[in-house]
Formats: sequence, structure tokens, C-alpha cells
Amino acid sequence: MKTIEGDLTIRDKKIALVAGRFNSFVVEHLIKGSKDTLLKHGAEETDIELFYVPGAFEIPLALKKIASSGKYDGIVALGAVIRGGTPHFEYVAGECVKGISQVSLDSGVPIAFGVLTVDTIEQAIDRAGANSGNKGAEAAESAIRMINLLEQL
Ligand code: INI
Repeated sequence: MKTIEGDLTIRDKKIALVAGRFNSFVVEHLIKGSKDTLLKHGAEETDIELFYVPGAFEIPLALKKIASSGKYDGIVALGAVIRGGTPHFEYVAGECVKGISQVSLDSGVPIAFGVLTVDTIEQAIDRAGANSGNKGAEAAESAIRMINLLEQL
């Protein structure tokens, strides 16, 4: 059986990070995890550009423009939607997830999903590098693997 899989090396590729400022105390850790992972696997500092949007709800629209610019080989979407006391959690999280997926499918640009959707601040902190890995780092790895896989298809 022939196996086709994207590897974890990245060279001469442009990557955009799109991050929501809402819950920035968590999102900054996701950005760092993402950036460090890209650098670890071969990206140069100048290959990476960071775009901020106000919150997770705005991520899809920014992604749409960024993906359609044709300048980026892959994108990592980063944010933190925390349920704790937020009545519109479901709407913000739902629209964000749906929009990210739609832009990726429409544009053909791989967009990794590094948006935390959690119940509590503690869970968010855990998943931003404190205990349960760093979702930003994991999303960066997915972006690298998808860029390399799509190149072979
Ligand atoms: N945005 C987030 O990124 N995370 C959240 O937890 C959140 N909550 O809880 O409301 C949130 N809301 C803001 C939203 O993304 C938009 O920026 C805002 O509604 C303006 O359009």
C-alpha cells in the first residue's frame, strides 16, 4: 500500500497567523506555541505574519481576505472562546468554526483550527500550554502537514 502524508518540515512557505484579541491572556500563549513550532520545523521569522482581529467571531472574514490574497501557503487560526458566563458562547464558537471550515474549503488554502472552545478559564489555560499541550502548537503542526500533503495531491 502506498501511503501519502505531509511531513513536518517547512521551508520557503508563507504562513499567516490570525488571532482573536478576546481572552488575549490565553491567546498570546497560543500565538507563541504556534510561532515556536513553525520556527522549530524550519520556517524563518520573516515567513510568518500575525494578523489580529477583535475576537473569534471576526476570524473567518479576515481569513477570507487573507486566503484569497494568494500570498500564503497556509494559515493558523487562533482564539479562545470560553463559555463561563457568556450567553452567546454558542453563537461565537459556532460561527467561528463554521466560517473557518468554509473559507478553507472555498479557498483551497489549508487553515488549521487553533481556536479553543472550552467551558472554563482553567481549561483554556491548560490547553494553552499549561497542562494539556498547546493547541496553537498543535494547529501549527497541522498546517505544516496539510501544506505538504496538498502539494502532493
Ligand atoms: N470572542 C472570543 O474570541 N472569545 C470569547 O469567549 C468571546 N465571548 O465570550 O464573548 C468573544 N466574543 C467577542 C466576539 O468574538 C466578537 O469580537 C464580538 O461579538 C464583536 O463582533
